[in-house]
Amino acid sequence: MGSFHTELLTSRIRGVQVTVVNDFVQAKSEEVAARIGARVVADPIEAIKDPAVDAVLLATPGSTHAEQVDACLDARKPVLCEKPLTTDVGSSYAIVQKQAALGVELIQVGFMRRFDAEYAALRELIAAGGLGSPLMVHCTHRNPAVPDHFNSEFMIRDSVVHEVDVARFLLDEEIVSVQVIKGLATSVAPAGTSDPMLVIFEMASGAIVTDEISVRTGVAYEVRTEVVGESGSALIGLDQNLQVKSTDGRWGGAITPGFVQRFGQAYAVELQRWVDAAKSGAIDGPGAWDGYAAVAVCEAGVRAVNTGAKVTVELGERPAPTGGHIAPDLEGDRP
Ligand code: ISE
Repeated sequence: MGSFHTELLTSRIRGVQVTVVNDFVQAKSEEVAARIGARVVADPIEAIKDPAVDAVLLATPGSTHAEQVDACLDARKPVLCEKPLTTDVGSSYAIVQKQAALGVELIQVGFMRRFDAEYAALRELIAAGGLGSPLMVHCTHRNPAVPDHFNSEFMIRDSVVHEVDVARFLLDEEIVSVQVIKGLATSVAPAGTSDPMLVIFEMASGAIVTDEISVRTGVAYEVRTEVVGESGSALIGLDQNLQVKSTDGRWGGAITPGFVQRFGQAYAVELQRWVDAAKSGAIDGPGAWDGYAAVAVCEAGVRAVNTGAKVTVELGERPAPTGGHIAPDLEGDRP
C-alpha cells in the first residue's frame, strides 16, 4: 500500500511532493525513493520528524501505528493512517484522548470507501430521508483470493473493518453489538478458518446490518451494499463494467478483479482531499474517533468469532470536537 500511495501522490495528486520515504525493508524504500526523486530516512520516527515533511501518510504494518501516530501528534503534523488506527482498543483510545487534549484534529484514517461516488450518493440519499428510516443494511464483501494467514480473526480485522466503517458512515450512528455466524467453510480455506462468515451488527437505533464476508471465491472482487428503509431500498456495487453483445450470439461483461480497480478512484479522491486539507493543518475524512470505534467493533467481532456469542461493543466517552487546526510549517518553494 505504501508504494501504491506513493505512486498515486506522485502521478495524480496536485499540490504535493513526496520528500521522504521510509520502509522497514530498506531495499523497498530505496527503490520507491529513487523512482520518484525522494530521500530515504531509515528510522520511521526520524522520517516523521524530518523538517522536509509537512504531513505523513502511514501505510506501515498496523502494529507500528500506535507509536508512529503518536509521533505525528508530537510533531503536530497531519497524518493519513491506513486502517487499523492501532491494533488494540486501549492504544486507540489513548490517541483519541491525546489529540483531544492538544485541541487539534490531525489524524485521518484511511477508510477509502467514504470517497467512492456510490457510497457518498447512498449516504446523501439516506441523510435526505430518501428511504425513510433505515431498517436494515445488507453487505456482501467477496475477495477472489487471499494468502493463507487470512484466518477468521484476520478476516474481521482486515476485511470486515470496511463494513464496520460503512455501517457507521451510512447510518451515522454507533454499532452496539456484533454476532458472527460460521457456516460451512469453502474447501479451499485452510483448516480452522471459517470462510465465509455472516457478521451481524446491531446499531444504536436497533437497525441491523448483515455482512457476508468471503475471501476465497476464486471469482472476482465484489462489494455490494443494499439499504432497506421504511419507504424504499437502494443498492450499490453492481459492478456494471463494459457490457458486450457480439455477433456470435453471446453477451457478457468484464468483472472487477481487485480493490484497486474497484476503489482506485476513491483512493485518488481521498488523497487529493487529504492533501488539500493538510495544507491548513486539518483533515477531511474519517478521524481518530472513527478509527477507534472501528478497532473496538473489530475487537468485539473477534470475540464473537471465538465464543459464538453476541458481543457488546464498549466505547469510551467521545471527546467534544475541537475543530482546531495547526498552521503547518510550509516552505514557500514547495508545492
Ligand atoms: C484489504 O486490506 C482491503 O482493504 C480490501 O479493500 C478488502 O477487500 C480486503 O478484504 C482487505 O484484506
